[in-house]
Amino acid sequence: MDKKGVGITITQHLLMEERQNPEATGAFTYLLNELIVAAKVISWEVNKAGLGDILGSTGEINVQQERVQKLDVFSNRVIIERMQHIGQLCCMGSEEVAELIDIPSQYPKGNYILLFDPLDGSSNIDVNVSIGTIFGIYRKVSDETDVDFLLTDALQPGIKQVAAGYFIYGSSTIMVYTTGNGVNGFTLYPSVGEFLLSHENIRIPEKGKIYSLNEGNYQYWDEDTKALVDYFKQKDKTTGRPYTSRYVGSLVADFHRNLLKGGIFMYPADLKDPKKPTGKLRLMVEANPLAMVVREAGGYASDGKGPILEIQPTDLHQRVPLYIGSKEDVETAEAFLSGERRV
Ligand code: AHM
Ligand code: MG
Repeated sequence: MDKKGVGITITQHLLMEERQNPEATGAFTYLLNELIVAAKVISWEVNKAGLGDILGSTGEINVQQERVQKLDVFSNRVIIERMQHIGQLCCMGSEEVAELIDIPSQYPKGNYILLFDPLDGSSNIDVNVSIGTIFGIYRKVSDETDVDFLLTDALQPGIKQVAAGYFIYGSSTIMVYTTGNGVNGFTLYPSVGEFLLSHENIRIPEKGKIYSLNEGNYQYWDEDTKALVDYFKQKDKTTGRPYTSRYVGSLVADFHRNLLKGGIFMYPADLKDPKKPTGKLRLMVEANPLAMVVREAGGYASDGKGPILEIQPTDLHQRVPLYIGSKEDVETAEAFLSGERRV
C-alpha cells in the first residue's frame, strides 16, 4: 500500500481530488463534507447506544416490513436534515423512506441525488456489533426539478454513480469512499474530531480465503447455490480450500473485513417464497455503492449472473442476490450459479 498521504484529513483529500478535476465546482466536495458531518453525529450517538433510552425499538415497521430501531430513525433524520439545505441535491432516497425525499421549497436545489442506508445492520445495535451508513451519489440526467418526476434520475444503474462509500461504526469509526479514482479509508480521531487518511489506495486481494454468508438459509437455496457453498468448504490444497467462514450479519462490517483481507460475501436468492426467489439486500442503497467501492479496489460484485453495476433498476427498494469481494472468488460464484461448474 502506498503510504505517502497517510495522516492527511478527509477535507484535504477531497480538495486534492477536486483540484485534479478541471470541471469541479466545489459542489461535490461540499456535499461530501456535509455527509461527513452527519456521520460524525451518528457515530457519536452510536457510541452512546446503551447509555440512554435511544436504544431499543420504536415499534414501527419500515417500508421493508422490518422492525425500525430508534437509532435508524435518528440516523435517517440526521442525514436528511443535514443534507437538504446545502443546495447540491435535487432529491434523496433512503432505505427507511418509501418514496423519494423532496428538498423543502425554502432551500435551493442542485444536480446531485443521494441514495443511502442510514444505519445498516441495525439488528446488531443492541449487541455492540459494528453497524454502518452506506451511500451512493448520482448526477441528475433530466431537466426536471419536481420530485414527482425524478424517479428515472434516481433509478440509474450503479455504474453511473459519481461517488460511493460507507461509514463503519466499529472499534473505531472509519469512512471508505471512492469517486472513481481508487478507494481510500479514513479513521475518525475522536479527540480532534477529524477523519484522517489511514487506509490509502485500498486494493482487495485477487482471491481470498474467507467466505461470508448466513448459512442458516441453506435449505432455502437452489442446488447451484448449495454446490457453490459446499465448494468453499471442501479440502483442496491447490486452491486454498477450505475457506474460513466469517459472518457477523452487518453488511458493512462483513464487506469491510473482506475488502481488506480478501474473500467473498454472499447473500443468495432464497426460495422462502418459491414464487418470488430474491435476495435480501437492496440494489440502490446497499449493493450498488459497495459494488462501486469493490470495483475501484480491484474486486467485483455480481448478482450471480452479471455485474451488479449494470443492472437497470426498476424500483427504489428492489432487492438483489449479492456476491461481492475478490474478483476470482466472485467469478467462481458466477460459474457455479450458471450451472457451468459443479463440485
Ligand atoms: P438492514 O438494512 O435492515 O440492517 O438489513 C441488512 C442486513 C445486512 O447488514 C446484512 O448483511 C444482512 O441484513 C444480514 O441478514 P441476515 O440476518 O438474514 O443474515
Ligand atoms: Mg440496510
